[in-house]
Amino acid sequence: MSLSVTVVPTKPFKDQKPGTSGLRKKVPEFQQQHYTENFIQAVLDGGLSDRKNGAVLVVGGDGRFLCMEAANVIIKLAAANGVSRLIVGQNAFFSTPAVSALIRKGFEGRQIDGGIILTASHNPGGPRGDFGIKFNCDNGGPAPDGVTNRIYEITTKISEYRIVNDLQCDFTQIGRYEFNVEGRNFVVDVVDPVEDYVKLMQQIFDFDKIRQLLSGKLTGSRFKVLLDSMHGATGPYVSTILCDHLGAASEDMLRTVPKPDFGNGHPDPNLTYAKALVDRSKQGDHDFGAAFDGDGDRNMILGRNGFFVTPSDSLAVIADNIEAIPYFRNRRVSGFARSMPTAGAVDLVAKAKGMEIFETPTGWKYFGNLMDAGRMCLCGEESFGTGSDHIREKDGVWAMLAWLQILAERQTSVQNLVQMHWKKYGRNVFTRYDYENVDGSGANLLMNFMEAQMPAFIGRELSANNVKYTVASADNFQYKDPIDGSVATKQGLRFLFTDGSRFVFRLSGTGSAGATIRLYVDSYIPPGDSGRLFMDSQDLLKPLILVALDLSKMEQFTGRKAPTVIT
Ligand code: G16
Repeated sequence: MSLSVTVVPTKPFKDQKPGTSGLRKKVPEFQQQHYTENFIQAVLDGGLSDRKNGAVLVVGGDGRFLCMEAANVIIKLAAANGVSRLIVGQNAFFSTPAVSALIRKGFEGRQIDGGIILTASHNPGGPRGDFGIKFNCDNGGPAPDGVTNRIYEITTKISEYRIVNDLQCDFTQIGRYEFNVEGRNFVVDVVDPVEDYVKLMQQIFDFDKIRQLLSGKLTGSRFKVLLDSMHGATGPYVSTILCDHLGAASEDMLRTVPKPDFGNGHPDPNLTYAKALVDRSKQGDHDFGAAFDGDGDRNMILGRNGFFVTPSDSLAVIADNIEAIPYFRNRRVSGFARSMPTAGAVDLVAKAKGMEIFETPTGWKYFGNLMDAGRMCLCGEESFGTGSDHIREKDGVWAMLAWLQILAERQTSVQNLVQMHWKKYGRNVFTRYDYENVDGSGANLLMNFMEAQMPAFIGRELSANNVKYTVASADNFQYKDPIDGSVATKQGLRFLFTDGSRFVFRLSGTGSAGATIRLYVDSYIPPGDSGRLFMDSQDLLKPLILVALDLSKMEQFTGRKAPTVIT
């Protein structure tokens, strides 16, 4: 039977501008008539352009509420728009790293033109929670600004979309489904979302050695691992890798069943939202802990007794021990990179190793060009993202395995590894204050007020708790991509002090309601400063935080006396 295409008249929605990583909104917004269809039509036109006809795409998401419905819409629109083949994860499920890996690998010898990922990442899910749609390009990475701007432009002018209303595809069953759409062949391959990714991890890491670490064969005592998937997408990957391949105890793998509402939780692996893991870790029964976010690209690393590794330190420690990972042993290790608000611990490692280091705006999409050009192979962000050029997304499970591999090689504790790192390089103490869901106009006023004041502050002395800081420079961060020359402006207000400390104010680009102000603060403690090297980070940074809050008039502009989350 030949299926026919219907052209549906529609009107633009004004709010379909993708943020830091795709379009994220509350579920009811995506449920408005034509809302999802409009955006998908814009993604197919703007994301694929002249490659749309005959394109091959990967589709899947983190299992959150609306994923199945949205996948259905994508299948029907793709069929109507001349896409030739979709590779859909069973039940429309895929972690974000697994999508990136599959795009790069190709499918049955065919090149893949991109992917559509259904996720709002670390934001809560459920009928009143968040949903999101993100387009990834043929390199497996999130679409760069040029592409997302094109998609947005189309959403502002869209007048119709094309859909095959009668196409029904049961993507709960693995298999190949073929359809005839007005004489053209359209194929949906429903695949196991876990298998290929696990194989990739086996190629990157030495699973035997990690298994020996966990079983106690390496050191004489068992190494106990406690992981929290927070009911997000990593559950099936973690269970397969840790339990089936590495011999970890299944009772130590927490919340591994993906749920549409993440069990009513907030799947963001930080000290606030992954408190259950932190509390369990503090009981002292486990040598290592890690948590992952909704779509599996973020990670938080803990040592015994809840010892917290900041993402900036995690990146630097992996960089310093990169040869422990077989994937890097067999190839040229190019440069490292971090997002601007991430503390500069990795810069020191790059310097010691004589390698290039890049400072990019917030957003994984800014790393893609550097990796594609072979200039950089390892990068990370303070927002709990760590990854390498094995794919073009950050990768929570990869980061956890990288740590286990390094620990297997070094045969020491997480805390000792980090503290030895500080003794060698000094410590980049870091904290982030998040003021979530504040009134948008108050947040904009605060940012405008700060930016207007910046020039007057240069050279001035600021103090709190009897500690003095002199402003060396202040600017709104701007980045020129060294590969394609594109420029990203207004990426965060930076105040840099003469002692190397700094704070940064930025508005989040991933929220779905109101505004989120992020305040990033960091300071450098040299290796010789043994009095302060191991002190509590909040105590160390308190004076600088007070200066930042005072300078920004945070309470006046937002009405908030305290942040929602402190990391
Ligand atoms: C996304 C981006 C990250 C970025 C993070 C936070 O992560 O991929 O590169 O660091 O958002 O962005 P913001 O500070 O604008 O909220 P994810 O895990 O949400 O996809």
